[in-house]
Amino acid sequence: MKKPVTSRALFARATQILPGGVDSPVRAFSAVGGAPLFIARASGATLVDVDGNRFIDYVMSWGPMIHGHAPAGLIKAIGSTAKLGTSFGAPSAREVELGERVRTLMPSIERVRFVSSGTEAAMSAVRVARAFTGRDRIIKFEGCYHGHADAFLAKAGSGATTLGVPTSPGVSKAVAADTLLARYNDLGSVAALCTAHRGTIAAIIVEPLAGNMGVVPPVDGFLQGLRDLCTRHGILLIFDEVISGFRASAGGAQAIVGITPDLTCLGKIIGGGLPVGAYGGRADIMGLVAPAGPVYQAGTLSGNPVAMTAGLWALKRLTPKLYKDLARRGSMLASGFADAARGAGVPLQVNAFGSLVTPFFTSSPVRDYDSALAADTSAYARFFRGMLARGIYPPPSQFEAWFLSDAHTDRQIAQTILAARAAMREVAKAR
Ligand code: KE4
Repeated sequence: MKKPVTSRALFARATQILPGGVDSPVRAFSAVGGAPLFIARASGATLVDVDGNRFIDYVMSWGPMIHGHAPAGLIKAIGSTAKLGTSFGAPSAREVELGERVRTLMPSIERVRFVSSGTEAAMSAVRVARAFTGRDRIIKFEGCYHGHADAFLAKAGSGATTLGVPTSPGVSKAVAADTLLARYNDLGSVAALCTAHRGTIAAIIVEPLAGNMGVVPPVDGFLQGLRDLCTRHGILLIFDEVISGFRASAGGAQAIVGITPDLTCLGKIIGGGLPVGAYGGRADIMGLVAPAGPVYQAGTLSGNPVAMTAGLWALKRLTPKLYKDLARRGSMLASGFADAARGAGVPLQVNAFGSLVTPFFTSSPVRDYDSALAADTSAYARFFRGMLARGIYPPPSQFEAWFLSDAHTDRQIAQTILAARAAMREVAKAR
């Protein structure tokens, strides 16, 4: 009889072929302990692992599944498109339709180019910004993540205005030196870099609603301040909306704050769970992208018809009711965490924005990377394990967002809060 396939057995096999046994580091559970669960199937807000355990999912593939896992209509749309051919390496009507839909939702995107990941979107946006301005340097923010292109794997050098240094082996010092680091929600740190490196900065790239240090919303005036600095210094403003795009609202974070970036990066929801990224913005800037202009960027599966179909399905269902329901569920979860922590005497700060929530195990407010790093990651790990044991699947890292979807029911959120009360008591006991 065939040996049952368990997560443990699969992970043992996986580590013999996949570095670390996974295809993306955060999935390995290294930040929370234990071995990763191998998922067999998912539907709605529920995951089922290969051992048959069921979980309420708060990763939701790290954001794409805003309508829940495997909605019938999406599966049908993908199936009927796939029957006509899965990839042509030639233009198809769907990429035009999805591009027009993106522009309708985000009018700052006058031209858009589809790619296959958020990383490709961000690295390409930086390339075209450098070409447009003729400048080499970029400013990014500590704690913000824009994918794994070399330019983004840099941390601040010794002084506040020194050139970046690599955060990963394999990233050249020369490349990292063109990346300057500022502090999120600290306009002064940005102004200092603009002055110290006057005339050499091509772009400021920012998550307008940060999700990669955990959820950290922008303080009033921060994004407008960036817009003003960029306009004054001839720097392009790039909003990395890979998480916030179509999640913060149908028009992303830019629609909420009413600020027009010069370029926007998109991913996750735009592909409906299939591999899609996109970058776009002002026509005069995007007009430099090959073959319209000289800036080279290409991709075998860019604009893939099946992925475009999934993206169109997802972006055609972004109704006002969806965001109202997501916000209600988000605040239900956020206050549930806060009450659970209070009841157990565990210091907790809960940051939330619509359907994005992060419980930070710290007593002081979290408004940038340093304050996020003050969180007690071992407390988070214990909380994570307590939730997993009670059928909840949280992000396996303190520095990530919990993602809600239209498929999460009030009952599932109530169940999650009950589990959180018990898990918080376990955290309190271990303190
Ligand atoms: P991808 O290359 O992973 O599609 O997108 C990179 C990216 C770019 N910009 C932002 C704001 C992002 O959040 C991401 C990717 N997000 C992570 C989760 N924090 C993906 C999960 C993973 O790395 O496995």
